[in-house]
Amino acid sequence: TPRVFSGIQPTNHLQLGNYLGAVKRFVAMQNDGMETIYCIVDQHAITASFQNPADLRHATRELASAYLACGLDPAKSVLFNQSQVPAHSQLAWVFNCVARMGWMNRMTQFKDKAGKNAEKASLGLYAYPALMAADILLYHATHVPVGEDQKQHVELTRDIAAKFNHDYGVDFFPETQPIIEGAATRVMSLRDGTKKMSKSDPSDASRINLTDDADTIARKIRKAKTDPEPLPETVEGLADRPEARNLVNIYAALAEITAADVIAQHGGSQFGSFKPALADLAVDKLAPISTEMARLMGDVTEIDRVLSQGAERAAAMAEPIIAQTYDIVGFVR
Ligand code: AQP
Repeated sequence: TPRVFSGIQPTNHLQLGNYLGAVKRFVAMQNDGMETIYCIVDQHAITASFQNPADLRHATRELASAYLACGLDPAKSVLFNQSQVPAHSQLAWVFNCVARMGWMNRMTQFKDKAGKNAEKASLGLYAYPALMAADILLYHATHVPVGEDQKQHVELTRDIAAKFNHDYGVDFFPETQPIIEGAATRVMSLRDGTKKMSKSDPSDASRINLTDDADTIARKIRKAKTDPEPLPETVEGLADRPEARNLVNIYAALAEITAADVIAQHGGSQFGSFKPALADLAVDKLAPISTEMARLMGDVTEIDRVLSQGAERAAAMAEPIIAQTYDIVGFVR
């Protein structure tokens, strides 16, 4: 049976790319009746830069509030934070010993996040994709909804599963499919159409946060970088216009239509009229989420209760898998 797993790091605030590329689709898969497990990957959050403990706790609870406000339901999906289920780290260690240095050296996200001075990056940032493989394979997940930027890591997950199965002569870990679909698999920065929108971009104007209020959302869209031309009459006309294409794709994903539909409705419009239409749509779809998040954050004990109950369910699924893995590897128990 198909089993869906995905996760998001609790760093800063969730941004529109995380919502359209990930959470919105998590909700759709849950509501399609699939078996869904959604994690808050707090152990990944400490890989890239030092996280102040109070900020990490806040970001973890805020991400949980976003999951709930967007429509994830703890009665239908397993919702929890990674560090409460020790089997993630246990399997990650085994996978650190399966993955090859050469494979890890090819990971583009490490290069992007480590920057020019890779000597100063943490060992955890380098090993991150092996922990991610453990997150997924610990539940024998077959489908992983992610944005375009995570495709390479899901491919590595398949390589790790295949090498483990081959080395130990077993057919234990399944082949996982990344599910990358829709108009917003790669939402770009509002300030630079060639850079992905990211929670950790130093410029707050580059992204829409799920915590932004209606005025802030509208202002950021009004100020988004564009070129001087009106929208083209065909989608092909967006090819060399990254900023225009990004706003059209955001519109399409929010309205749940295709980019071609957006062009059919707005082709030939000036940004002076398209941006207000996009701002209205974004406020309509996003402001209720930020309001509900703020309400949920008023009672963190309830959020913590949801996470620990989810963690109990996750641990019950993970423990037999880690036990079998240890037996396969030859660890005496
Ligand atoms: N710009 C994006 N467009 C579409 N999908 C995106 N995702 C992230 N940015 C975009 C998807 O969101 C999920 C969770 O991502 P993550 O928190 O694990 O880390 P990330 O991919 O590194 O996201 P950020 O916002 O760029 O975080 P920071 O700045 O903390 O590194 C994934 O499914 C991802 O594809």
